[in-house]
Amino acid sequence: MKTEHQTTHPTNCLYSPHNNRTKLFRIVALCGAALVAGIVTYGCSTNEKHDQHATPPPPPMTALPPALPAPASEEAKLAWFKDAKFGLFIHWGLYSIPAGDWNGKRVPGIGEWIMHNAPIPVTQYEQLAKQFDPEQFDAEKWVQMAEDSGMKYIVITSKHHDGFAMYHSHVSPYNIYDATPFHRDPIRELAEACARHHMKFGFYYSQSQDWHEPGGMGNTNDFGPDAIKDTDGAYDKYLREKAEPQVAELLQNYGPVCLIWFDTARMMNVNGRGEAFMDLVHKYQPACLIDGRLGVAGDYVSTGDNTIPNESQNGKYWETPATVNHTWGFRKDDTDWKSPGDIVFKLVDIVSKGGNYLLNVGPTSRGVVPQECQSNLLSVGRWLKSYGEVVYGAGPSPFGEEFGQFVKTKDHNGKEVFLARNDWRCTTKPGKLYFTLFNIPRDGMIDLPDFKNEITRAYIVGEPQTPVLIDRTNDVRVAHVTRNGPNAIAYPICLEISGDKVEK
Ligand code: JFZ
Repeated sequence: MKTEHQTTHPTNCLYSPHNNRTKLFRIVALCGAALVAGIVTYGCSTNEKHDQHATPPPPPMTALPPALPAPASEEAKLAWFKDAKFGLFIHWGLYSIPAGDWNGKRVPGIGEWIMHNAPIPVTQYEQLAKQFDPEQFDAEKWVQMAEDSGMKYIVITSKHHDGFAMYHSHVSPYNIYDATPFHRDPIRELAEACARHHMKFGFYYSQSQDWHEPGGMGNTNDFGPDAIKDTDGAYDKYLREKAEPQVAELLQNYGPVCLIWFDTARMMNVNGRGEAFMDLVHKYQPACLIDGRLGVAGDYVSTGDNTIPNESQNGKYWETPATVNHTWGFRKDDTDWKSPGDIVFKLVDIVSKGGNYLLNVGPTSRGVVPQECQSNLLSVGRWLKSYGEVVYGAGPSPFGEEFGQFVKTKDHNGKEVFLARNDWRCTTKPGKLYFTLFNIPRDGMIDLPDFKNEITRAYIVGEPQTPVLIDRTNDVRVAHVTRNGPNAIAYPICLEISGDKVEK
């Protein structure tokens, strides 16, 4: 029943007759809703499907809250984001089935790029949809994992470059609800779980690259050079008929959207193409943030992948998108997980430079986040449960010398090399300096940077009754700690100071 559109040439995929069936379904579902006093289930086709598949039925649908009202200012719009600091990125799609292998061969590169890198023709790649049945997917578990890991927002791939929508799109049947035996909308289920957990929820959407559509950018193997699509109207047709309507769906049907993470802004900066997406966001979800990769100015800057700036950034607020291994989409050969200590260091480092950390997981085609990766994240969460005040809502370091310095050595671009120091990081709240110590010398003596304010109190974070001795040696203030600190990952101390801000 679902094979027709998958084998159809992709040119015919937009607005297919299939939509009539979806409309009919919507009407049936609406009537059902009236009958069961507002509680809609996924309807009859689910039963039909469960005669043949072991996938458990989806949880019943519940209502989602409305979009948030327009914030009073740009500053107010960013407020939640600046407090949140730590978010979960999820790259999940058909690419989790090949998981890095195609026709028995290992395809190097990031997992979600396999269609491009192998390369796999669109007619073959779209067949993967028929196998996609992530029977262990449980939205509640994913959101719980994010919460227990100390993450405050979730951003999931609603459509990656492969063009496959991971939600029930009425714009293109090339989506998880219509084209797979799974026949569920995991994004809806996640939106509901996020609403239950007060977790912010947002979408990655690949607006420019779409390797499934003849007019989308990036698939030169099947559809020829991008420069031609850019000028012959094909690209604009794709934007009008798929990308923009899909973004509009995401903004209208999934409750409050905290941000949209657009990506790889090819050919976006002309003909008002980027602005069209911006207008949609402003129209439907005025509180929704736009990342830095739309192609026109967003609300904050996304650094290069896995790139943490050497020093604090002035100007626009920023975020580092990062992998927890070396790929975004699941690859079965990549189990090189970042350790909990490494993740905590990177998080505190980023916060001390005034940014956010958006850390990615790539669930498998069965719908699970690899166990070892989860347990590492949960260790981070346990650290944050004790010491979260160092991170959430904290401001950047008033110092800077702790980051390291440029040295005379030049790199191949003729630029001076930055030699990083990783002994401690400082984050701040009014009247408080948090020093998170990552390297305790044998004598336990930590030289504090120079500042004029009096230190009125010093203690281990979360244990104000455990004082930390501060004295002065050779005009340097020293904090005395022990090597066997409160926590093996990092030792956070708080100094309360006179005045709100550091004076140097
Ligand atoms: C993009 C995607 O191509 C990739 O698959 C993944 O989704 C990642 C989060 O984003 O890749 C990029 C985009 C921009 C940069 C690097 C990788 N950049 O600006 O450095």
